[in-house]
Amino acid sequence: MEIKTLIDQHKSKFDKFYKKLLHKRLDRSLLSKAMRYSSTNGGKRIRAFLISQSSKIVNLSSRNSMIISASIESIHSYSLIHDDLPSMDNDDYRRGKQSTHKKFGEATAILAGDALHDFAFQILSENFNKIDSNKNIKLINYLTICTGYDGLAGGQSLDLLYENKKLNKNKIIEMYNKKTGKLFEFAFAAPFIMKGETNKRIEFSKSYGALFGTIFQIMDDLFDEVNSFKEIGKTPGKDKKQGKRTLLSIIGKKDTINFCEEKIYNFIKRNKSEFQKNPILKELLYFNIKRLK
Ligand code: GRG
Repeated sequence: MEIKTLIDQHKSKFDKFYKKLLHKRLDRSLLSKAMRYSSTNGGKRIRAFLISQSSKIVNLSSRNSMIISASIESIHSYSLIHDDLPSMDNDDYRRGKQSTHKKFGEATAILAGDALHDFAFQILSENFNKIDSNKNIKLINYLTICTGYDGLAGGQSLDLLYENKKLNKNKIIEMYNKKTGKLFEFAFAAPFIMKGETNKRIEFSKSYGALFGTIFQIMDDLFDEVNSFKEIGKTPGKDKKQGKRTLLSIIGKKDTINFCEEKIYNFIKRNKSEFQKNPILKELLYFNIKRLK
């Protein structure tokens, strides 16, 4: 079956689980409405799919896999709400609909983002079936690292600082790795950590997730430039207008794609046995690039 079909099938399963969880936990307040609006309004659920694939590899139960996914998709929605704010990337649209601050006002949007962030940690600390508490704490600690100053928040800060600056490729890749790679790194590695896999395998899972996320961001920047509002669900062409520093802006489209292909090729070469055991991992990395063609 095609990767896109597998992702869509998994998305319906995840969305059902996630909506039920939100329904159980949230109320009818304005804040709950804003949280629901921004977290269940049509994301592709790529991170949840990645978690499902990683869970299959290490035999993690479907329920525990869904809990990790619900947590990560909550963090992801939080980051999108804040990213769209006027003081950040300033976009009136997200996922083809009004962004949260346009629909609910800026104060409620900020709070909905904060509350979704906290909700992610609430889920991770309350809902797992049969998990050893040491592993649970390790997992929560790892998520704080991936979202904080050395992860999402740090990456976003670099993204804003770098606007209109002259930069080299390494600086941009470092920013991508923090802003986007770190959450994918957590997503793919979390099942390995929960199942107590060897350090070597956990390291593999972290670098696979990080590579996937970084390439995902590189491609996202390309879509921003070449795709329409209908395709990306937000205002296209904004990166260029805002003077965003992207790999595309310094090396062009062809070299950007070559760069990704080379990274994937070398990573697969270094980790042959994992890819031989799980061929979908290779397909997934290339799917990231094929989304463009
Ligand atoms: C500290 C969590 C946290 C957030 C505050 C705003 C911010 C700091 C970070 C933003 C990071 C950010 C927006 C990165 C972009 C990542 C990205 C490629 C988003 C698009 O992801 P898709 O395509 O979106 O998976 P859908 O809509 O399909 O879910």
